[in-house]
Amino acid sequence: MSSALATGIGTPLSRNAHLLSWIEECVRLTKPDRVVWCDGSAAEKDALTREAVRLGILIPLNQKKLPGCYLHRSNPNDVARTEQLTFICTRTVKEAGPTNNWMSPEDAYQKLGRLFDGSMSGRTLYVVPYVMGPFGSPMAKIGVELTDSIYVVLNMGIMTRMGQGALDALGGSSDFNRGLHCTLDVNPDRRFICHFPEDNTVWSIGSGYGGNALLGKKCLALRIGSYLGRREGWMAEHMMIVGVEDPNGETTYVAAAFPSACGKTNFAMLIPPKRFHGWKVWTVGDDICWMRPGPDGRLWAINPEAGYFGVAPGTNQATNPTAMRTISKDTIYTNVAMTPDGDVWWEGKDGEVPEELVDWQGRPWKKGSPEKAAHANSRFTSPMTNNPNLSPHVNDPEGVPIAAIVFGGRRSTTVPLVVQAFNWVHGVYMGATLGSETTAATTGKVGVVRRDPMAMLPFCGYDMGTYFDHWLDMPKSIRDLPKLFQVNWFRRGDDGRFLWPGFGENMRVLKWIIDRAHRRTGGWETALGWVPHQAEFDLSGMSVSLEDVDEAESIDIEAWKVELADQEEFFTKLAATMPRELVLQRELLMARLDRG
Ligand code: GTP
Ligand code: SPV
Ligand code: MN
Repeated sequence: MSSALATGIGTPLSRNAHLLSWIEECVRLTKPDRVVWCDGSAAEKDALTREAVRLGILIPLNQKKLPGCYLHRSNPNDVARTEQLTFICTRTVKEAGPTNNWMSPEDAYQKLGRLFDGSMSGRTLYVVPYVMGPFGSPMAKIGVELTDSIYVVLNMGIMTRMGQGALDALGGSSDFNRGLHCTLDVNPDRRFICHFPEDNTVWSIGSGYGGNALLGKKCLALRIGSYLGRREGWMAEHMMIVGVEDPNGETTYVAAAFPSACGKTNFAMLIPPKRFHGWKVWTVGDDICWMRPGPDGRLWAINPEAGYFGVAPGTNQATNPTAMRTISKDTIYTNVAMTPDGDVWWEGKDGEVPEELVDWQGRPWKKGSPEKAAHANSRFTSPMTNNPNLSPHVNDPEGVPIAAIVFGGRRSTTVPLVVQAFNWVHGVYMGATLGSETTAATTGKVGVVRRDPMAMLPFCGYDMGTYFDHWLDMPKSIRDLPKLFQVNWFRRGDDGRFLWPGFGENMRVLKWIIDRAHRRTGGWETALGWVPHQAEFDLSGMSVSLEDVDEAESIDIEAWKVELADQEEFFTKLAATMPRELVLQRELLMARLDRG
């Protein structure tokens, strides 16, 4: 860490002229008292943590139980991404498309420029250089985030490869994402997250939360990333990545796109049930996946992140023991509850509900209180190196070859447990029509079904129909196409219970997916696609009733007709650029359903 008082841009850790002149410009605009360059060292992390504790930004947790762990409480109005305040600022509204909020770059720079003007006076501006992706990977991208938030610096230190290494990797190049972030007064009226894909720039103001403020994550790795991917022939996706090793030692890589708070982290950390003795699931990534065609004709993927910003509620020894291990040290907890002895707690954690807690807003809380003690979108930030099942290939510069891609949503009705697409175009249609009930990961009403194509609705940095085109174009550069699937862990019975046990038991579905990807097992052809033969779908040793599983897998023709009407509405909204293949796929499915 190096700093200087009121002397321009501090003591630079780089001589990159592009970087220095951009920082000068931002310093002139935001007028911080001090500029501090982050080198990513352990000493720097310690110093910043101490400073954060002194300022009340972090609360030390019980260091015996949770070494290196701290609690952060957000402003209660700033606890999730705010999609309505997120903008794609392309030259034309058409490039942003009908699913994004748009502002012209001129208007956005002007409007936010007024808010940034003097916004850091009396404060410190931290220069946070980082790499998204393994060092030396041809797929990696460099970003620099300028922020006045120590919480952001510490989170970026966990979530990315942050510090001097990024500056060294950048050298004298001008090819880096320019991120400017200021917490301001955390007023939603003065909160904007603006993306300038043509300038590889992000301006974020008025929020300190997760995807709004950690600019490497959703802003660079997905919104700007998807834009660059389209231009450069690769894909930036909201997907987890796992390596599934069978008892013979063969590992198959699977990527899965589920919308926010719909199970990616859990699926990425899956522990196979006893029945799957000798199987092992390795985590490559839990949220973001960058993929590009390799010289061997396969699709190769990296996880651009270095940590997990995971949902706390529902995480326990039974659902996700891997996460419980991962978050037991060196973790920042955001908006969870605290026990009297400085431990953390959330709804769905192991053990008895404590008699008394301090809730996520710092208020006393008693067992039986109608309010949740932890916020529904409370999170942990942990380094991936804490994960006992971290893939040994997570730092491979070329990434891992993807054999199957899975789309999944949170649907209490209609969508069966697992279906394989007939072919690539049909699979792209499945992804493009993905629906999911909204969650607490974004502000707004929870539990409403909305179309969330490829789980990218809030993250696609350009026109959605053109994004579908990009998917449909991929076979031109991939000979060995991944097989495409749809899953739903969240179907419910009449009494509201989940029909499928989920979590570790999802291994059974994963195994079928892998067998299908390797063409090792059969299936039934249905109107929706291929589904498992009962005989080839291993349910042994599972406590759930077979009737429930049957119901979870069932196809209700009438419900699907309603589903297709909803899809049509969505397609109409996207009509201007909707690829014809997808329109025809919907009609084909309708015709199959009509035949019964
Ligand atoms: P983001 O980080 O927001 O992108 O979320 P995510 O997709 O990583 O979701 P995550 O794995 O954190 O799961 C979100 C919520 O869904 C948690 O409360 C989980 O307990 C719950 N969940 C995950 N997997 C399953 C499952 O297989 N079945 C059921 N019923 N719930 C699940
Ligand atoms: C999501 O909402 O999909 C997340 C959390 O992974 S955030 O970083 O806030 O985007
Ligand atoms: Mn996510």
